[in-house]
Amino acid sequence: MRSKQNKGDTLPNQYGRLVAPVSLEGEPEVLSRSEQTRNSRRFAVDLELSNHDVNCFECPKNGDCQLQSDAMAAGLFHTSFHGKRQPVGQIDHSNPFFDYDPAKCILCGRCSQVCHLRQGRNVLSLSGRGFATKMVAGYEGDFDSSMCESCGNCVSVCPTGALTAKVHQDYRKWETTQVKTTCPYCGTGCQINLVVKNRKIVDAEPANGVANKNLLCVKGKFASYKFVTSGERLKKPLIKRDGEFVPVSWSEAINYMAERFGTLKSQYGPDSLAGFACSRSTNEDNYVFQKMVRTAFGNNNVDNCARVCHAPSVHGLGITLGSGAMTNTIADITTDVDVILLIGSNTTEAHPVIGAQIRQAVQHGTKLIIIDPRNIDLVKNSTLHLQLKGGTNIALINAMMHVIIKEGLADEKFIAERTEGYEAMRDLVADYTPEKVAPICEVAPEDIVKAARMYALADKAPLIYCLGVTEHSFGTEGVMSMSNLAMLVGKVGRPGCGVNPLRGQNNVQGACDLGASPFDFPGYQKVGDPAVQAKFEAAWHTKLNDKIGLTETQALPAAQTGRIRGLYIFGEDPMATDPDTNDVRRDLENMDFLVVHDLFMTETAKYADVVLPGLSYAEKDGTFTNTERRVQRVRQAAKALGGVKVDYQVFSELATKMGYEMAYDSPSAIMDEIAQVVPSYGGINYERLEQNSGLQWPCRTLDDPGTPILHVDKFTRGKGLFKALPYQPPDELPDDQYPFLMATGRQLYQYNTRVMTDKTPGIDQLAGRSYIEMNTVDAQKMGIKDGDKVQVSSRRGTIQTYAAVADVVSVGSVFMTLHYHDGNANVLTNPHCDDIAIIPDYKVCAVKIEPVAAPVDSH
Ligand SMILES: Nc1nc2c(c(=O)[nH]1)N[C@H]1C(S)=C(S)[C@@H](COP(=O)(O)OP(=O)(O)OC[C@H]3O[C@@H](n4cnc5c(=O)[nH]c(N)nc54)[C@H](O)[C@@H]3O)O[C@H]1N2
Ligand SMILES: Nc1nc2c(c(=O)[nH]1)N[C@H]1C(S)=C(S)[C@@H](COP(=O)(O)OP(=O)(O)OC[C@H]3O[C@@H](n4cnc5c(=O)[nH]c(N)nc54)[C@H](O)[C@@H]3O)O[C@H]1N2
Ligand code: SF4
Ligand code: SF4
Ligand code: SF4
Ligand SMILES: [Mo]
Repeated sequence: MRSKQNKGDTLPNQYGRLVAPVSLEGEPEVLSRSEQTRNSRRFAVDLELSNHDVNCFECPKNGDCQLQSDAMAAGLFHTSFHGKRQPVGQIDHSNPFFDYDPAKCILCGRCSQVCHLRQGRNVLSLSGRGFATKMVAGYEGDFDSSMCESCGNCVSVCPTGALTAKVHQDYRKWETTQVKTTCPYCGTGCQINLVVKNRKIVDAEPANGVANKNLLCVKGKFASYKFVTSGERLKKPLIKRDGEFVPVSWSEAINYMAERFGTLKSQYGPDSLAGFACSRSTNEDNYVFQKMVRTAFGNNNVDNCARVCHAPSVHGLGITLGSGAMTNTIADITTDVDVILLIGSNTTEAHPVIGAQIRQAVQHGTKLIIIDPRNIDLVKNSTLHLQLKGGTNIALINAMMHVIIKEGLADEKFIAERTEGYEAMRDLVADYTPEKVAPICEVAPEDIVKAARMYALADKAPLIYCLGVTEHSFGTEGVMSMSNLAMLVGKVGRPGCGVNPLRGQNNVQGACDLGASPFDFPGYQKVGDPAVQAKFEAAWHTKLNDKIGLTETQALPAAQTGRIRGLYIFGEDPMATDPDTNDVRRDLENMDFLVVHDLFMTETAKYADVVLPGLSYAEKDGTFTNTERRVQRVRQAAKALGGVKVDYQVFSELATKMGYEMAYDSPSAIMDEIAQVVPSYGGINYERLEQNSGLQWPCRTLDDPGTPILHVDKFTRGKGLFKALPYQPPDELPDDQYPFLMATGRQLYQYNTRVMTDKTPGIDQLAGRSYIEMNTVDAQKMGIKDGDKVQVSSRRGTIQTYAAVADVVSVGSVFMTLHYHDGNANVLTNPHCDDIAIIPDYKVCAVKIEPVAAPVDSH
């Protein structure tokens, strides 16, 4: 049976496009606008209204409510049923971001469906009978005590005022406009509609982006705009005089910087200056920033936070495959795949919308294998969890390859036709039997065999990894072993497969693509290659320095040796995020001249000679490139903070003052220049970005639709390269003095230094203080209870924090997040770096833990 509206009409389809009617000859007819259907619809709406709290003036959804518009369409202004309204229960205010009012709930079930089927959480269900029926969260009935992770996706789909964001009290739909943009937090690249009233952002709604398909996580939905108007924003340039910051005009600040940087350059040579770019900011800002360092500073000492994050992916995948980026797309690796191999990625917390898509995949039958030293949330959804000891990835992957080769599961055709270096790798892993490796990794040998078989035998099986692979003493080797494993079973260059690093920051992919690197000009064109240098000299009309520059991790300590004298930090906070905070402090104190350009007065900014205010993502136009290489628009939604210059303009003016003239009319003009010099961005411009839902590089020409899957017929480097990688233990392992192996990482609610998330009060309500995860056995042995204050020390320093006792970590291991200033994990972390990508080992250091005696009560 087909349904249709009135016979013969041209009607809009579900996407709003007008379509001619289908021939329904011989089909029974269903009339949706007949008198009879109108009456029954009216009756249904009347029933809904009969016990509804029809107090539309007070309701935040007034003017944006499906029930209200259906009632109006039916000509109903009040219910025709008489009698007293029955009590339905109290409003649940327990969630910090939204409320549930059962009196406004029409029990449509959209919220529970989205929570279950899309968010993969299943928090909500119907409870009660008759008039008392309502939605409840979890077993105890309120959001606070349920498994709810405050993603707000239920709020976004609720058609009435039943589930509403608390901030919605402050506006009505008709007062607002929506500006579609890209989330400023993680590399997923979710599309958001910022809701704007009087040029101020008052709320955020999910938009239908390719990566997020209308989902958001708690940070995108609730924490993406309050920081923009925070009173703590920097508003004026500041120069430090006699130890105090004094507000100055832009021209005074820029003249002063040009003079100070200029003096250092002539006194100590151009190599004495350096710049750190900002992966949180736009492609356009980053391109101009690195151009300023290369032309006006006159060196390649430019880098970005990928150095302490996914630099091993850029180097390792560059060496083995030819492109240091995610090979497939988010949708491709989470839809219709047989097995997902997840290594060192806490996806539901760090890339929550990808995490939700993994949970959806599991609901549809995908098997999940997790390799992670912690019992992360996704373990509940997995078929197999290899809870390896931190720092032993390479041993484990070698053993999996050993099994695959021994059992004849390698893809010999793929190896012969598309790769090189196989024999040396094969000979090396011959020695890595599961039995030998099991005690190194502290996993059962049978599980290694099981994982190897499941991954090798699956047809579609993406390998997804993150910092549990990269942030190690041998991080780049760890990444290369990801390539080894995927190539061994021919799972590269095909749909539903690939090697997929989840990039961290909203625009870290873009900052790397556009040359914020001491090794690469924009587009990964190599510093030191004479042809590349000639190309950029012609494009930028100046002589360029041919020496590979210093990484961030080299440039900071170089302040203590006098090799680096002046530093411009654009949107990074190394005092909070680099390892060994006490040493970072010495680096900053030794810097002759330090500029920090940020939204807030960060810990690092306090050490600066000049502090400049920056504009946030919501106050400027530009683009971000997400983890799947998709370039997407960022659009100005809010009025820019008065008197603050857009970041790229500051770089242009400083460069000009230092003798290299630069000026750009608009971000779009900067993108046009990028397209000229970066072949993989050659076909990208703002007009095309408006017409498409972003473009995935390589996108070489104006008619190139972009590239969803890399290395399809040929690797970017020609042949895929196997590397023989022996397992080597991390730099610092536990011993008698420091008996615990500490890893560091993240949790869902806070983002990096918290400087943006902590401006939304509900976030701190959920995750307001630092903690150290400990195993129950260890805690009991030491008499430490959950929530107790403890002192944690490493060879580099001591901090105090609170014990979180549960079995998330194994015996002998502990875990802290990097988010908190009080209880800063980086006072403890080891600054030792990997040799190739120069990334610190944030995931393994040795610590000791002592209970802190509670203060004696004097009464
Ligand atoms: N909520 C939130 N989201 C974020 C961020 C944030 O601060 N907060 N930051 C963003 C950034 S910059 C990044 S780079 C990403 C990072 O995203 P992730 O890499 O997913 O996050 P982490 O918590 O650092 O580490 C991931 C996992 O590595 C595991 N691990 C530790 N050591 C090892 C090991 O030796 N082997 C293996 N296999 N696993 C190990 C840890 O147990 C942890 O579960 O997140 C981004 N998203
Ligand atoms: N212990 C430990 N430490 C770690 C890690 C770990 O796993 N463990 N992870 C590391 C990783 S992966 C990363 S990526 C780093 C992150 O380290 P950082 O990059 O230092 O951390 P963020 O908090 O992202 O800081 C970004 C800064 O940019 C500013 N900002 C944002 N947008 C703009 C803008 O448009 N313009 C300007 N001018 N400023 C802006 C923000 O206010 C903020 O101060 O931390 C690293 N540190
Ligand atoms: S989506 Fe809204 S109206 Fe529908 S059941 Fe959920 S809370 Fe009630
Ligand atoms: S906020 Fe998210 S997790 Fe919580 S009930 Fe709603 S959809 Fe489920
Ligand atoms: S998953 Fe990442 S990009 Fe998406 S809303 Fe959350 S923080 Fe933003
Ligand atoms: Mo990162």
